[in-house]
Amino acid sequence: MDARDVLDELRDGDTVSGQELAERYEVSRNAVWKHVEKLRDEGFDVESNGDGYSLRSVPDSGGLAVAYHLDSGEIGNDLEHHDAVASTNAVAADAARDDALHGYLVVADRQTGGKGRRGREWESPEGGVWASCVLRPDLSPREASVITLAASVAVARALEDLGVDAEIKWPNDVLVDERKVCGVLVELEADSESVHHAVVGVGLNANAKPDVEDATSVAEEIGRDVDRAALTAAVFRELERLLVGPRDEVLDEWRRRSGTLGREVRIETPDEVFWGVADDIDDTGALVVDTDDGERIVSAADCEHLR
Ligand code: BT5
Repeated sequence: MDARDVLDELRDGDTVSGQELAERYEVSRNAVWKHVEKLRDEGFDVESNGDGYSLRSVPDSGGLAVAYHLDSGEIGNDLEHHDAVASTNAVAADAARDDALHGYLVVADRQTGGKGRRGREWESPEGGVWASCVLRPDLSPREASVITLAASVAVARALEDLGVDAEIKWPNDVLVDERKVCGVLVELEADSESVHHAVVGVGLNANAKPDVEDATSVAEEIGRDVDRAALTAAVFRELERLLVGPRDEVLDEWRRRSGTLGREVRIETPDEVFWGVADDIDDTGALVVDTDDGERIVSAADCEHLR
């Protein structure tokens, strides 16, 4: 038994006696009490009266709070929370190499060395959602780009539920009125045939706006702070739903939510820069761009919206 088991027992709002829990898990009542104290230390209001324990309120951050909101599914079944860590992607990648299961989730309140793509930095002050999940998908490396698309769609769905109208910018950003509220970083360990594991990192400016140009936060958009634990759980719950569903649905929803398609864009690859109109994504998630020299398809690049 651990604190998460106690949380699961109290989730429905029932009052459960210490004796009952002790018998069910074959532990002492004192052990149950220690786990209840752990929940209280993490900010849960657990009432105890003559009849037993009941849950009165849940904190808006912390690992157990995320676990509370992720009550089913594989993602977050096992999770670790840190007050501060260099990069949740790096921690999750280490866990994956140590055989962490599909769905293992790493959450931090703050990152001191948050990573963007291509060695860029990701500002991760306290108040954001900084989280990475280990996936062991049955996909070839070519198919794995669906993970990035699905993660952006998952974030856009979770934001929509909060009343934020977000658009996805190819390949991995979520924007509100052209300002970046979220970035996704997917890192794969794969050979030519299969993906051993993927780490999906989500950096979402929830209540803290970073000191970066053209960035925004959820709190700034809706005028109030949000429950970070609930938001973290919502993103990964949506991601899980998308990944078990048909790939075409992910692509279609990505297209519907994308602010890139139909736009004039500037594309920068490691080798060149070109301009055109973003026309579509293909089934590997690569961007199809109409240029003066014909159609170009790019799978790894930076994309700037021009008009
Ligand atoms: C990304 O990179 O957008 C991927 C960011 C992924 C961050 C998550 S947080 C959890 C996990 N752990 C990690 O270490 N990383 C992942 P890219 O497309 O390269 O964008 C990076 C650029 O975004 C920077 O060069 C800045 O211009 C800008 N930027 C940095 N921090 C930002 C922030 N918090 N909000 C908005 N823009 C930011």
